[in-house]
Amino acid sequence: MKTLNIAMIGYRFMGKAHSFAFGNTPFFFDRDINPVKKVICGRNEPMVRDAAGQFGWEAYETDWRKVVNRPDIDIVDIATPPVNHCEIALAAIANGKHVFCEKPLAMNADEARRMLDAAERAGIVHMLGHNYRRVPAIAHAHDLIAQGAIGEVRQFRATYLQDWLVDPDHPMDWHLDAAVAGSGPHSDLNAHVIDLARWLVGEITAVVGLKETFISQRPMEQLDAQPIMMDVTVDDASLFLARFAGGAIGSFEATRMAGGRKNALRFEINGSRGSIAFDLERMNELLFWSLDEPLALQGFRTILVTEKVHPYLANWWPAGLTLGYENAIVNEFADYFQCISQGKPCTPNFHDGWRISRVLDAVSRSWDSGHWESCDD
Ligand code: SOE
Repeated sequence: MKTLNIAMIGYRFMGKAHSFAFGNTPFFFDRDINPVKKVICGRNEPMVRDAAGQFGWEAYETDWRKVVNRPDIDIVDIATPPVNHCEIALAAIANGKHVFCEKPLAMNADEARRMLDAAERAGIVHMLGHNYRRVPAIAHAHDLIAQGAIGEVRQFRATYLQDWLVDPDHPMDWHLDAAVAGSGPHSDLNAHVIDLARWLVGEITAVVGLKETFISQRPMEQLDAQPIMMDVTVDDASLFLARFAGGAIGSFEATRMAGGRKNALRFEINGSRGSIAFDLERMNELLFWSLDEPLALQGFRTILVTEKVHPYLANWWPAGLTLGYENAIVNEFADYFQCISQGKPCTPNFHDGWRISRVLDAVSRSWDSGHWESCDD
């Protein structure tokens, strides 16, 4: 039995999702790896105490510096806003901890590179929280493409649509502050899609993009009647075109202003002999079309990705019972714990995060230049 003691910095949405996963990896995956929820950390004492109780942590702490050097901790899990990632990761790595970091890895490619260099020098196992790689239907798409099922990939087309900011009265929060978040859906949502695009299609070499902020001020959440308006300093929508190293071309759109769409991460990939399409709001399904079928039978078929032969499904329920958001996070941490216990690298990792940051930075440069920008500059 291998015990892995975890310190998690952050306790909100991702803190909850990760806590759920830690409790479930031995149940569904390797029972010889025992992740222990040692200490959860956050600045707001009543809230982090409450989270510790609800999510089943042994202890809580309000200063992350006090947990990253604790000798009993094996893994530091960073689930904070992006502005804190680099500093916490460097401190944890300096203490020899394995580090799992939520996405986007950093505020920019320079920070991401420092994190990658430090992690590689220390020889720790690092992983980045692009959980959608662990959605079985997306992993199945990856396997099909790698097996040549759609031939040579020519086009990647993706939209990541949310609508939680359509309402102008939605209060200001850290996601809308560039100093804390880095950018809006550009890095929050497109980072996920860039990760998938690189995994499914290949490296992105050049980009050109545009963005817009439709609502430039929002009320600060407060109890009295007169709202204080705060400046929104991030994009509400970010779009870009891309060229891939292998010759494919792609389009990416991320927005929090797509009324009616909640978490619609959709992509379609067209190859020389087939196509694949996916929508996260129907996350157990993968659409597949093949030129190799008789013309009279051709058409997109819907594969219900719940069979034991599909990625991760042998560890879950009988076919047809379907998985949800949290199951993919269990898959993600089951893989991470395996990598640590076997002493081998895990993906996506800080190298992927650095490459993703280079793409994000190149798109941001193109907002100002109005031109195509190389992702290798
Ligand atoms: C934003 O609304 C958000 O919570 C992202 O931060 C997550 O990465 C994404 O998975 C769901 O949407």
